[in-house]
Amino acid sequence: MTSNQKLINWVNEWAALCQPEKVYWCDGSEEENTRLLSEMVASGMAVKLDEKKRPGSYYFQSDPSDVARVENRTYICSAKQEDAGPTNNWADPVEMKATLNGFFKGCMKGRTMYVIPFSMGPLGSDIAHIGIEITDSPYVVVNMKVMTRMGKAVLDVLGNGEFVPCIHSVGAPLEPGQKDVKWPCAPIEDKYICHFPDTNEILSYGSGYGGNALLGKKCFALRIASNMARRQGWLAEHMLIMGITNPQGVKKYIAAAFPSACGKTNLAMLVPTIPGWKVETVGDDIAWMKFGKDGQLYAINPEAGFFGVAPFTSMDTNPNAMLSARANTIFTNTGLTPDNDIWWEGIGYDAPEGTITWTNELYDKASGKPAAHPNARFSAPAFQCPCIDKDWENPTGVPIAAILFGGRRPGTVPLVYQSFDWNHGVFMGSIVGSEVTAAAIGLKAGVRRDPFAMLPFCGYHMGDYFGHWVKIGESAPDITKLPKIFNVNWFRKSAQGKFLWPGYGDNIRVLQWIFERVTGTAAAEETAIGYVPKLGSINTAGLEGVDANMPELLTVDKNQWKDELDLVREQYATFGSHLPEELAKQIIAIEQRFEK
Ligand code: SAT
Ligand code: MN
Repeated sequence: MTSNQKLINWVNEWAALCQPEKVYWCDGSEEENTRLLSEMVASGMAVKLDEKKRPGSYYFQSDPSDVARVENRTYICSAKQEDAGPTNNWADPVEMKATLNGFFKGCMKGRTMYVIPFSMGPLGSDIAHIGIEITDSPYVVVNMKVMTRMGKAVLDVLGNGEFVPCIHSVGAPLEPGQKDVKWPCAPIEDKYICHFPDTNEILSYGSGYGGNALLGKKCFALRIASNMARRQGWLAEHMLIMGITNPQGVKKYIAAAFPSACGKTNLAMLVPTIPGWKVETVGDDIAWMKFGKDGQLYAINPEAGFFGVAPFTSMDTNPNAMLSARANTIFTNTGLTPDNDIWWEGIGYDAPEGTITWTNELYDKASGKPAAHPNARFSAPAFQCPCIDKDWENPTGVPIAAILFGGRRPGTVPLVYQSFDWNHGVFMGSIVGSEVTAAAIGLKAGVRRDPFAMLPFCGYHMGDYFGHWVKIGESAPDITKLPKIFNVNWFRKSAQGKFLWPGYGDNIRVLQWIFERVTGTAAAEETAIGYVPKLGSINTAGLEGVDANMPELLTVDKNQWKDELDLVREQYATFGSHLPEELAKQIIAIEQRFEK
């Protein structure tokens, strides 16, 4: 299928080490996809869902020990420990390679080694990059088919060019005659998700779930790509991309970074509650951004599907996600109904009698055990999204007019505010914080700082990453064309613990203010922390009871910010000499503005 000798040699080397029963090159065809899915149904790994209710869709239950990304088993193996920084686990690349060699030796015995050529980004786009994933999991193959552009067409574009090598094994070799389990994987202490930024390699062992195994996503498109972007002068970010059109037909694109479990997918697919406004989705998780010839920053979504959290997704909370997953979708760790459809907590209706839980038990609401794991997922093709943007596959990308940061902050942080300039916006990104999520295990509960929502995804020293953002601002071909930067907080609460802002579709009202800041018409108040909407400048028409909350939603409290800045200083101290001076200066500037 390819004459790329480097690729052929690489596959041969790994086959010799992993000793699979056979090697199979994926062509990416429908026929191949259906065949693999049918094989998994036959082996008991998958359930085919009802063809009328969920055409072309399949259901999987993972091993109970393999349900999310494993951050404590995720490593950045840069030559120097210092380059991984304080936010990453570091391991010596030579030692780690030796350890992994031991694990990979013979690890695919009794299994097929699949070779998956994939493109992150539209095939042939200047911003796109190609990877090859080797895996012994057919589940990974069918997910990569949804989540990336995959198969023979990618090899044709690759030619003799460079690719990012991604090696994955579930870490469960089969002895001759040994019967496979439903979800093979290795015990937690044998799982390794390793990145080698100096050589752009990814080696993942022992897990079959999500970002641990679908190596195009967090491993490549964020951890390795952030390193490539740093070297090459672009941005690889944990951001959704959306288009917003106003009633006059003017369209602006924004990119937005939020930690997990802040409703990023919901925002990307928002259904506006105010007439005349339209939202369209380019991506819900990752943005790769580069300056275009016209001096604007352009973004592509490197993915081709949504790997969305299922629980609490419903026709009320996110109809576009529900409709994206109406067919040709892979569901993992949701509940399964007796008529072979899926069910999860918060889907909007009661579980049918006889529903089976993700642990394959009869669902009993009274037991308190949920039907779906909190990190149950759907893998749905992006083109099926009713609000997918017409330019979502444009190889040039879409021009980004604004960048948003946000997190779940019950206090301190106003509903929305705008930075004074680029570096102040970088500061805002660097102090993002949120409540802990279910998407990652092995964490303490509470609020954690999650700079740029990149904490688990930045592939090098976080302080240097901030520096890279500063440099992007400095090296912009035209600083007047840089995106404006905002911070939003839908989650501010009253002293009584009640949400002050309705959220969901009404977030368009905040997006309207942002849009109109970009076009220059919305009114703002200059505060110590940035431009905050002038009271009355957020469109609350038709919203009951929210006007009364507006002053509190927009409050910038000096004492709360003093505490906040103390915490930021503590956070910044962990970056040592890698913290750019430009950011340290921001703290002082805010304090000075408070004293004015
Ligand atoms: O499992 S993924 O890393 O792809 C999703 C997530 O944890 O955010
Ligand atoms: Mn994500």
